[in-house]
Amino acid sequence: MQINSVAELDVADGIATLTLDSAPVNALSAAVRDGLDQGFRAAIADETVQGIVLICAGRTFIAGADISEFDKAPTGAPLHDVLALIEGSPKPVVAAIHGTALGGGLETALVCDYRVATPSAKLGLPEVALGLLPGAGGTQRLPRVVGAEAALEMMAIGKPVRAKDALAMGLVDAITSEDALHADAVAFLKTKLDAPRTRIRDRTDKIAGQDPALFDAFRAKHARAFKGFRAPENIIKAVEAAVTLPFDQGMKREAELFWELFRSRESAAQRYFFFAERQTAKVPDLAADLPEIPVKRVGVIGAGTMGGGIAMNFLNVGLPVTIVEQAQDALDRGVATIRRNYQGSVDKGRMSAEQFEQRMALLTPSLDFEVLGEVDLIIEAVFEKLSLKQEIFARLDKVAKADAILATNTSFLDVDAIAAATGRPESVVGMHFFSPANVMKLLEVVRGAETDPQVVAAAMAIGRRIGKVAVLSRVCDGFIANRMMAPRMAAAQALILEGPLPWEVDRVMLDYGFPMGPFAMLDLVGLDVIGWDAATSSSSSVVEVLCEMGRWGQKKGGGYYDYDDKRRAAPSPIAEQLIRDFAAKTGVTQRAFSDEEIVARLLYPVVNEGARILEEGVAIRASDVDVALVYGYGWPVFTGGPLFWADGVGLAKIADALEEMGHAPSPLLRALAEQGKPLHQYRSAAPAARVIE
Ligand code: T1G
Repeated sequence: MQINSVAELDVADGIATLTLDSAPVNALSAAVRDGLDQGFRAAIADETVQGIVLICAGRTFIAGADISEFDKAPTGAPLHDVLALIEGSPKPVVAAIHGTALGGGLETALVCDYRVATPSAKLGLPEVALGLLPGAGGTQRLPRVVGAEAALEMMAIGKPVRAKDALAMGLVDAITSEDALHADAVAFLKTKLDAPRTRIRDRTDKIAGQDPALFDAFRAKHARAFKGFRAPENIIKAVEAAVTLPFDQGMKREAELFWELFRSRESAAQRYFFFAERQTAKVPDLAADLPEIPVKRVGVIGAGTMGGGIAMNFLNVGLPVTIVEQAQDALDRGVATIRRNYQGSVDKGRMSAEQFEQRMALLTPSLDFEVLGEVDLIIEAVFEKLSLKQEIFARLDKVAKADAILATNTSFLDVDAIAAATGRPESVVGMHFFSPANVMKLLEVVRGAETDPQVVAAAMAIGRRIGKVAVLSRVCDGFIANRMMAPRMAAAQALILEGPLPWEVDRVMLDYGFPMGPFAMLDLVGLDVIGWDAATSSSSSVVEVLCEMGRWGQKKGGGYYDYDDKRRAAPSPIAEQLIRDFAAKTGVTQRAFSDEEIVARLLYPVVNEGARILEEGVAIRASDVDVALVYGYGWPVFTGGPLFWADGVGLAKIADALEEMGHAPSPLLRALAEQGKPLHQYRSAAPAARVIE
């Protein structure tokens, strides 16, 4: 019988089956919680029912609380009450799991007597990714099932476990067949109808005598990864409560720790980011029913660092790649680098030898440009020189299939100027990968003035297919992420002439949450590759003099820092003296800067550039910009990204500070500040066709 719009209860042969059906992921919305509440009450009241199966229709078991309801007034049956009802059932209950039982979904399964899962199912408590902790008993029940150490890993790291691992941990009681979950769950339950029942909350075997040293050891092991995040520490505290307090007191402690997180700016930021990341796929003027351009074979032009990394993305998902170079030695080097990368994964146990061979078998190195006539998507990844790219695209125009997608990996050149070298600009699109291309999640898809919407949609789709977060950009200098971060580098290089030294600036950026400071990053990338030209260098800046001195960074043993033979960095007295000398020439009085001032100096101009990108319609929406900076530059996700963070700082404060720094605040920033509207919710008007100063 239909319980409500998302829950149905059927009884057969003494077994009640409560089926939830609430697309897209059976999240614990008010309707779902009401369905559970009413469904279980009906099943418990039905005297013919001896046992209850909880199962979901659609793609997955319950994937957690409904995050979209978090900031709304609560309605429907409270989750804790629903879980208490299930846990108090006088009849045994089995959770039949497929897809992903996550967060509140797994917590619901943990109040059932048993859990059975399909082989492909995954189970996890990933609330930490939302800046939260499992707030429906997960921190108290999971340790009682799998022990404190495994529970800490699952909750503080947030990675789901596969069904077979869950079976080994005792988190599930049986693995069913992939396509007979319900029948197998019923059969399993029938074997348990007379079995003695022990609620997880009453178990102590897995937590008794837990060595308290575990917790500080876990903190120490993950100190670097948890830096700046609040949720992991609260999760550790909740598990400590689970192994030291009676269950009900532990639940009270969990609630305290949960609500502390829920009210935090960090969790608001990470909940915002969860949806922001998914919004990037939604391009307003791309019809949802655009026929997809099939991509079955990929060509990559250039076997250098970027070309090789790009090729690996496609090999990793089983797509054949033809990689083309001009010279045999370059081609051999490129293939050897890919092989070495994969071998490294095999050595670290992240890839099997078979997978290694499968990937390499899909790679076809070639010196023959003509072979690109057989592929569906061609990505050019050669040196950043416009004339060279135009020459390549002119050749592609003659060689590529009529419906091939012609993509350039350029990081800042004018995609329209490249497209103009062909007779088919509608087939040309930017696909800007970030180095290392096989690791970084951001892919900027750059839409040229004439790029066909189908080509844009195909580039976005193939980006998702290779595991990237694809963000759409219009043509402008630096697109979104590089354009946004250029002002931070400029501000940093200006600031070291006023007092703070590179290592102090880098420390403040590390404390803010970046994985690396701007000067350490410059030394890593190489001072010489960020636009230094020996022919025209005129000792006009610190970075130019460093380059002229051959201090190109890590690869030369020194740049802003000095490096030992293990590339360990130390502040460089040479760089410091050079900076002092330059500062003296500028006549600027050196002074100490607070960390807050350094953050403002470096990051407010970034926010301003983001507002300009929105004014110009280069990005579709502010949240896309935040996603690009988090995934392109490691902007700490617990801030939500630069524009979400700016709203927390205050737009008027930022605009005023920019003026004091001598920057012109973007009109959009000023307008939103005056209207009291948040920047991170801004959506561009009709995106501009192209923006080139
Ligand atoms: N709430 C609301 N909407 C959700 C959702 C959720 N928990 N999970 C997914 N969606 C939407 C998503 O926005 C998208 O919508 C669509 O579903 C498909 O998602 C009490 C407090 C389940 C592995 O953190 O990890 O439980 O864009 O594109 O790649 O202790 O979604 O189509 O309109 O990601 O196949 C804990 C979050 C919540 C799981 C599927 N649970 N979700 O991945 O599809 S907090 C989570 C995921 C909690 C308790 C606490 C993934 C997925 P649209 P998708 P996918």
